[in-house]
Amino acid sequence: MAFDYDSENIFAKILRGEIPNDTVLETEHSLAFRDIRPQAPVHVLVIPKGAYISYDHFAQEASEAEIVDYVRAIGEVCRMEGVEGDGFRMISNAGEHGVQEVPHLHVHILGGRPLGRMLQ
Ligand code: IU
Repeated sequence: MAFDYDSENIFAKILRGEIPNDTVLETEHSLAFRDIRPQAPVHVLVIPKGAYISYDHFAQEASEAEIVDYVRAIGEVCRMEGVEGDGFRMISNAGEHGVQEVPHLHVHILGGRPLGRMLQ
């Protein structure tokens, strides 16, 4: 399957430094920054620096170094933000049904308050 990445999406612009962001962590292959519309006291988005739309795109085309870096960056953000102890939620909205607004792979890390049950 071909993945048609739109290099004008907002996260691509953030990665190019065209739009400011509140960076939490930057690694060789990943960037974590605060969501501009936080839904919880901790609301951080973690993105790979590479031009990947979706998890499947990333899993198929990213190098092992990028994948390891991304997984570790997510864990490190949770530690840095202090949500490991009380708990947190990771969400990745995908595609139309998942209501993915920005077509660049991202994981939301939410925490800092009780988040309630999401799935029944
Ligand atoms: P979604 O999973 O694609 O629906 O989430 C996109 C998120 O990106 C959403 O929570 C926005 O508040 C957030 N965001 C941002 O942090 N900075 C921006 O400039 C824009 C969106 I546009």
